[in-house]
Amino acid sequence: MVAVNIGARISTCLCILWLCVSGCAMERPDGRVADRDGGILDVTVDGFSPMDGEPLGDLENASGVWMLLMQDRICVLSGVGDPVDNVIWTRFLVQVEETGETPILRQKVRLCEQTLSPLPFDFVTVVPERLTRGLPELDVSGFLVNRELGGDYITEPFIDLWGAEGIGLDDPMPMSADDERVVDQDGDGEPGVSLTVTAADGSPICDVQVVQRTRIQFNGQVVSARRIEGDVDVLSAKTVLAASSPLCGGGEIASNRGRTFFKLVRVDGQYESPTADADGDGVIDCSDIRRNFSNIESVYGLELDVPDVNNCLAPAEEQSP
Ligand SMILES: [Ca+2]
Ligand SMILES: [Ca+2]
Repeated sequence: MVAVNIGARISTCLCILWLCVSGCAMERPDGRVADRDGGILDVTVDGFSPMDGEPLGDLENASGVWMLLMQDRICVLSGVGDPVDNVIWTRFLVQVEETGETPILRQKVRLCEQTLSPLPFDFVTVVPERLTRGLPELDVSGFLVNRELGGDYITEPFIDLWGAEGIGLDDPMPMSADDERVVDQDGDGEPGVSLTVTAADGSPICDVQVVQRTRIQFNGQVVSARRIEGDVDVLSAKTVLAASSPLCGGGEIASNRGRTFFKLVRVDGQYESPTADADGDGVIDCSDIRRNFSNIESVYGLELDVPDVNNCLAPAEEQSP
């Protein structure tokens, strides 16, 4: 039974991979790859790293502990003034296990930290540790077609579900706290999960209870023995169950044509990578990632985009070259 499921999964994912390799990407003369949205994935392998002198061999063995930085973005319409390019940075802990002589990687993925650029009025959504602590670890298969630099990496799509249980991608979202699928996942006594919205100076404006479903799939290339990066496909839905102020309950969301990406970097000391074990207990967990992610991003030169209102001002089709 298990073998059947895995086999079906492999063939599905290899099919997706084939579709993407043949249909979604086109090779450019400079060696970079244009993704299906016309953006550029930088897969240049020479001189990419601020860590000079590192041995940049092929990715012989991916087993170990990695941190994945994902940049996603939406446009938030406040009803007055310009829309806002709301950039969302998520850090995942990814424990990778090779499965022998196959392209399949077993991956245990845990969301550790999420930070967001400002909303309209310079309000900021804060994702508290209480929320991320309540999220489950997810099993997500990865596929590494070959181990050479530039080799394709793709994951199966997975669902990051906040404040509810048993909601598939095609299921309708709960519309109220009365829906029996809504759970108090962060254990604060309120349905769903609670986010805090603060002013620019950090003073709280209001709390909002939500259910949020995000479908995520990564699709990139091997850059070195300790780095894989590429694009991310994200599809989000959110229901606001309650808000302590109308200021936090509304806000229309629109698609955003700014850059999104993922960067998967080794953080276990192997292949001369930094170690994320901030407390030195020999285990790398989300508390280490929360304490260390800005250091890791600095060591690897992972730069976060600055919000740009132009990503939300004009229809995407007008921006094509
Ligand atoms: Ca709750
Ligand atoms: Ca530790």
